[in-house]
Amino acid sequence: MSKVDVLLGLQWGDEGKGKIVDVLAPKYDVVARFQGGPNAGHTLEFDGIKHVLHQIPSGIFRETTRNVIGNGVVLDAVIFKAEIDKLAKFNLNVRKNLFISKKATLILPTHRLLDAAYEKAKGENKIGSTLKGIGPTYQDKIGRQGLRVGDILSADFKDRLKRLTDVHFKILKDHDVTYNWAELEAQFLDAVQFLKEFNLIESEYFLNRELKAGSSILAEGAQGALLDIDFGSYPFVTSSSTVTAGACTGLGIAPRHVGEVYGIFKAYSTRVGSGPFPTELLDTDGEAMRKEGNEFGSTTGRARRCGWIDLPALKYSIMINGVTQLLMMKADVLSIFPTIKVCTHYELNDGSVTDMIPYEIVHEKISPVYTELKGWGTDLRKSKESLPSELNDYIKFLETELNVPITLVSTGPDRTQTIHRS
Ligand code: 2SA
Ligand code: MG
Repeated sequence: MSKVDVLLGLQWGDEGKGKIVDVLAPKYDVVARFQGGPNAGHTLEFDGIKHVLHQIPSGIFRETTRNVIGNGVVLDAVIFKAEIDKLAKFNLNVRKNLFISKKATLILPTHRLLDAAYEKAKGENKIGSTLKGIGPTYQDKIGRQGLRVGDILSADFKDRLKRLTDVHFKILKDHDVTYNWAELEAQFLDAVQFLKEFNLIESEYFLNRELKAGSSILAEGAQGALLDIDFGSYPFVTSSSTVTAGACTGLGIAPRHVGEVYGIFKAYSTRVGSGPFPTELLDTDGEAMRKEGNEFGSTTGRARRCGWIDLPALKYSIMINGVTQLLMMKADVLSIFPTIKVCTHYELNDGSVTDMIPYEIVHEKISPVYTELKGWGTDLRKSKESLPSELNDYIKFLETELNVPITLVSTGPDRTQTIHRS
């Protein structure tokens, strides 16, 4: 029996998962998404073209890779149609290579309206949601009233849609939202019709059959481990299980089938949306990082908050996810700094020092304790093979602290700007 390798971001998302899946994809027969939805934005860059995928797994650009949207995903049919239309010019065999779980939950237009209404009602305490309807859709799934992809095939789908949207309309009445339902519904039903043309399957059977047949599978995480509904800085999290265990429930794969766990992290930290971020730089260094790293959301275009690398946070992520290999992204961005800071501990309000994430992190200010390393100051995008010694020192320092090997270092956005260390 072959294994399912899991690839996840260890921070708050945007670690560069799209690029890595694309680099790893040739090794895998199947790439599967297990959680999240159109709130994700996976950027792939090759042959001088930049692609942003939201719901479609990143293996779609490979000719023979099968791509699965698993049961743990929340799917927006309207956005799905737009994504497929955008891919049309690349002559990919999308209809043959894409498989969608009938058990994935549908995001309705009303879920998006509810997301906006709830965020507005939260005022200053808003989560900073991508407003794609993620939270309200998972709420309906857990509340056992959601509609699933497989439901679009049933004769009474429109009645069921009406029943659920009626529930939503009642809630929306208490909020100040304006919308044109006739328009939204027509657009949604058109997209649902389009969705019917795809392979809608029992993906848990599909994946387990593939495993038995010896196929290798890569489970592709979206968002980041620190946005996990249980282990992230709740309530400033997304509404799904973004950790390794989520790949099991989100795909119907037993834990014993999990093989390698690739943990992707940026050489520094970024976060979009609200919530604690101990190493955040609110000064010119933060601005320089954002500019050099082009740190703007690929889904919403929002400016990302930037800061130094946070080892207590990474250690926590590695523990929860059982990471076996670390992949470091965007080392090139740090080339602009003469000194690189690494947060090794936090100092709490009472003066105590810890390398764990305290429960209070959401409410209390936590001060990072830094170690300084010498920067490398060379343009890594040009040097192809060997890394500067200062960068090697940085890598070794992180490996010692994190106790997991860093097997890949990315020095630029293109497929070719990748250094393998194992
Ligand atoms: P949501 O939309 O309800 O899941 O938002 C809840 C929190 O999760 C954060 N979140 C993200 N953080 C980073 N990247 C995400 N995806 C896009 C991207 C983001 C974008 O990959 O670039 O384009 O802005 C993502 N999705 C959700 C979000 O900021 C909230 O803090
Ligand atoms: Mg992203």
